[in-house]
Amino acid sequence: MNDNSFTLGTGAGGPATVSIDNQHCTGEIHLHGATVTAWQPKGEQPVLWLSGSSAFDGDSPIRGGVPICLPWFGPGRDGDRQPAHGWARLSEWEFVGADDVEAGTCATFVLQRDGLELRYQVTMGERLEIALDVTNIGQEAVEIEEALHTYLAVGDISRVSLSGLEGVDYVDKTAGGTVVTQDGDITFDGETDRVYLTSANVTVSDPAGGRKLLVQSQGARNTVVWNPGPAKAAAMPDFGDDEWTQMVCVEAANALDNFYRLQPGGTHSIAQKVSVV
Ligand code: TA6
Repeated sequence: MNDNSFTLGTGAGGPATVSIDNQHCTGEIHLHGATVTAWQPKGEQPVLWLSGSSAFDGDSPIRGGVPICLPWFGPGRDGDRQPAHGWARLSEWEFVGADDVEAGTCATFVLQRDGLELRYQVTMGERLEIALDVTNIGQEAVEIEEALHTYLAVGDISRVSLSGLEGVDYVDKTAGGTVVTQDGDITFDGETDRVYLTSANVTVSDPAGGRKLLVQSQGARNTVVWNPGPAKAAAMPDFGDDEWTQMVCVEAANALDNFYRLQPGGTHSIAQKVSVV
């Protein structure tokens, strides 16, 4: 394993990206939002999906990869929070450094904002491992929602199925928040936007892409599954009209009633692992 497995890319305002190229994989993380934008095991197709229309304007969230949603999810539990999904994915994070570890290359990013200290470790090797520690460095307890909003690349969403969440209840955001019990594998026929009320290991079967992906989470009490479908994709300027067939989001989250309260000095950790199986 070489000891120069990462390089810093600069943008107009200084360091902008960390690119990783080691014996196992290549990948990239933008300091904007500490957004993982690429991870590709050697000999494999890219595992993360990234829109060809993402703005990369330094202000907007990056469309694809793994945006970090925090300290709220969507519009928040009361539906009145802006910006959508909170400020973590919009903030400029500090790159602390990268180390070669057994599992590959581990890059660390930190951000302090609004009484919270976030420490994010991205390990790229034969697996992608992302781990976020949230510490309350303020004087008051805080309520946190969060998600590692992972966009996975698939060959054809109409042929994709997800297993692992059979029998789990979910909030169906396409049906006004109705709670439904998952019957069998998850398949996709148009817009799908579900917050499963427990987390589980999910296997993504992608016959058109000729592979299966395993998504494992820790410290998450929800799994979010999302595909915008054609109408929502066409309505998003940073999402190509036809790109919705090439992606599915499987997110590790603590959202809605699964928010958590963090006392001063307390730390909560959430993590997700993605591998080609
Ligand atoms: O995680 C699914 C979701 O909450 C959807 O409701 C949709 O809004 C998606 O996130 C993307 O949100 P964004 O703010 O990035 O457009």
